[in-house]
Amino acid sequence: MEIRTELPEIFQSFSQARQAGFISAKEFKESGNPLIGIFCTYFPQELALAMDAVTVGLCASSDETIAEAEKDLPRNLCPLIKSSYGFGKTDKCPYFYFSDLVVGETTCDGKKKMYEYMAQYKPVHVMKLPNSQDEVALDLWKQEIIKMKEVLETQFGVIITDEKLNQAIRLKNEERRALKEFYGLCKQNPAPMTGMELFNVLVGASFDFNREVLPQKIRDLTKKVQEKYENEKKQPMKPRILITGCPMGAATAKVIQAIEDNGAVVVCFENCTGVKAIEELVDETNPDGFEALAQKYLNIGCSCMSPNAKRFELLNGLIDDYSVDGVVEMTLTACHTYNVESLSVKRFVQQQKGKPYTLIETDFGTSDVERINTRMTAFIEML
Ligand code: BJ8
Repeated sequence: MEIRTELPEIFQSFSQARQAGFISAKEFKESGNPLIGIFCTYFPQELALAMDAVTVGLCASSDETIAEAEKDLPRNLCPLIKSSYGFGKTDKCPYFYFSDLVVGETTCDGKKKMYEYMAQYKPVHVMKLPNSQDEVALDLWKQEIIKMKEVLETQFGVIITDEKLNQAIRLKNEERRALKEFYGLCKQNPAPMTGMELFNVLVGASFDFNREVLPQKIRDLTKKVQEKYENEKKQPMKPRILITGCPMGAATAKVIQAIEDNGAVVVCFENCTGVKAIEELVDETNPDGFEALAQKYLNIGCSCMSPNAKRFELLNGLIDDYSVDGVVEMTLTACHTYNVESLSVKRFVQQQKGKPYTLIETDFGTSDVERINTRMTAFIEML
């Protein structure tokens, strides 16, 4: 199976954003503003925005540097960790190269131990994320966010005022509202775009550094997609798939393609590439901006939380809102938290929602493309 990358014209500015972003990252740096590399959606991006810095996701999705990473890290580690470390070590990723500071969080064990080695190549700050979502954890997380603000202020010689923070909270919420409207288009049946198109816009938006204009850019695209949908003959009805599990990137888009080559359409990504960190806004009415940030970010339903009720609350709503016919969970090999939690997801989807569920465990290679395709053929026929 050949992996396709071309997309219709209206999606191109977003689908090419990652490549185009290399140039804008360089230009952004030349204008004297800091670039902060992040590995996780738990990082409160508003802190960076409040000091006129931008954040860029460094989670790699390519097997290109894994061999180099395996000289330092165990082979049986999640490919996302090995690949990301490998890009840092070999300095092959322009975003890593341009980052002034790398921020990690104590999420899964592999990632948090990897940061210790990554500090050889870049200044690294690790935020201590609690692994539960109760009141004590909320207070701890708020303190970590305040500490992060102080680290940024010291390192970059800036002051993050309450006013700047509140502005950043409003701006980032605008971006979330625009993205919610965009991916919410797929609640319609038939869906107005493919899952691959949706995926490319979600990934592309995160590499657009002009955050002031990004919300309007997304809204313009939403309007165009909706107009095209209304003016053209409607697509045929197809089985509607929700993808959950680990974050996805270029190397794991093979799962989306296998689903769509077999006649279904991906209407929602519950993972960190999709709605997981976007659905909930920061409370703009809370006079304590740090508390508001702590609440929003701690509510992200990642499998590193135990228990992880928020993931199931989100899944519950999405399966209904997007009229989902089947759930595909994609996990990365050796991602223990998501692989262990997959049993609970399977039980929830099958028993409580009465929907078919399947699990694809994969890595960043291409050797399993045919196997995934065969699995998806059988799953979609069953729908
Ligand atoms: S909030 S999903 S971005 S931690 S796949 S490195 S969990 S072993 S990426 Fe993630 Fe933040 Fe959670 Fe989202 Fe570890 Fe699993 Fe690898 Fe993972």
